[in-house]
Amino acid sequence: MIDTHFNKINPPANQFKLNGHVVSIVPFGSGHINDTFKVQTDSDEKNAYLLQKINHQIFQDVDGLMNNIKEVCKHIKSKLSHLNAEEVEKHSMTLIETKNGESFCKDEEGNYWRVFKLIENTKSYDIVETPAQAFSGGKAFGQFQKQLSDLPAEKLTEILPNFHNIDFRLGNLKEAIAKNEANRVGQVEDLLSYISNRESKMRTILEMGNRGELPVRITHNDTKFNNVLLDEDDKVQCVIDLDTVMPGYIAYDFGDAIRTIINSAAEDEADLDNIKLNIPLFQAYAEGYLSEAKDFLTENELETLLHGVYLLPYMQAVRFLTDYLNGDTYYKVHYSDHNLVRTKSQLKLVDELEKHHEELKLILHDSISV
Ligand code: ADP
Ligand code: GN1
Ligand code: MG
Repeated sequence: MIDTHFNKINPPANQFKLNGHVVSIVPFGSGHINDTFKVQTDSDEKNAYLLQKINHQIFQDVDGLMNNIKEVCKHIKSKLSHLNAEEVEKHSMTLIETKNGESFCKDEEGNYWRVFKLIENTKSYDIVETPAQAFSGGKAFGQFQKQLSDLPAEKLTEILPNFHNIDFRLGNLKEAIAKNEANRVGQVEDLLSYISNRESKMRTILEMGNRGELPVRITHNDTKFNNVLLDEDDKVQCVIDLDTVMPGYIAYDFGDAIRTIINSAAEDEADLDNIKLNIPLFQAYAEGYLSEAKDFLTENELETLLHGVYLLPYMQAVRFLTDYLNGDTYYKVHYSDHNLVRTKSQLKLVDELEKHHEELKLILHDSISV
């Protein structure tokens, strides 16, 4: 059988300093932006690698992007000097250089590629199953923010400016409505009014930030639960997917993680009746996160955590809907109304969160007071 992935992708894979010869290349993971492949070689060490085609429509400054990733990997490794080399590679991402000593290469079609070491015996979850997993995820992102707390912000390029700025996202939605590129605005009037009714409530974090009440820190900005690797016993291994590490507010990371953890269904669940809150997982994540982060968070930051929990699914809905109206140009879609289904699903999550406000507030309050 001819392995089409192998033939097409082997030339870029061969540009990198891999141990052994490439024997297989298979698609990997469920990300919406880059194309990810697992690469196996025939070396005795049974090395496996993660090859990624960078989406350079979105990440136009590939140099800046890869510099950020190099800085972040180097900084995290410097915090692991108490571990041996093998352990360091389990708890931090390791970039593999090209044969020319670069961190990425460009192929003949103008695509950009990079390679990381694959961290073996790890799992990442699209849907969280147990409080122990949620607790480990919280610890992982808390540790990650702590490890980067002394990386000078000027070392990083703000690779996607305004990434979590809700005014920017709502502005993009308004532009998409005005252009009506895919002629879909007529179908989504009810969703637009739901979004518009919540605009001012969703500005709380941005306004506190603008008033200087929140420190700007280096945050991950894509804390979907499948961006943390756990080991076979569900203990933290490593935070991955470093493309969006930039200056930001910590509540954005907290809210985006909760968005994927508290939802008993997938991000794109079509049957809205299946979207329910798994509150014990919220509590476990909050406890894991605060066990690492409580020491360095300010009072104001602690106060914003719950605002982040509402904001991130809301902002995600705004982004999916904008893409739907623009004709699906940003996120990978698997069927024609995929972005619409994702939008409705995220707004249903906002609804459920609002219904359980008092309960969530109490749990967070108790986790902070421990
Ligand atoms: P995307 O930007 O498309 O989400 P990721 O960098 O998150 O891409 O990688 C996709 C998936 O590949 C992850 O969810 C995870 O399952 C797996 N993965 C990524 N990096 C590693 C790694 N270093 N070791 C093991 N698995 C990894
Ligand atoms: C994208 O690449 P992936 O799938 O981890 C997106 C995130 C969204 C997420 C929604 C650069 O992340 O911001 O939260 O989809 N990444 C970018 O699932 O836009
Ligand atoms: Mg990812």
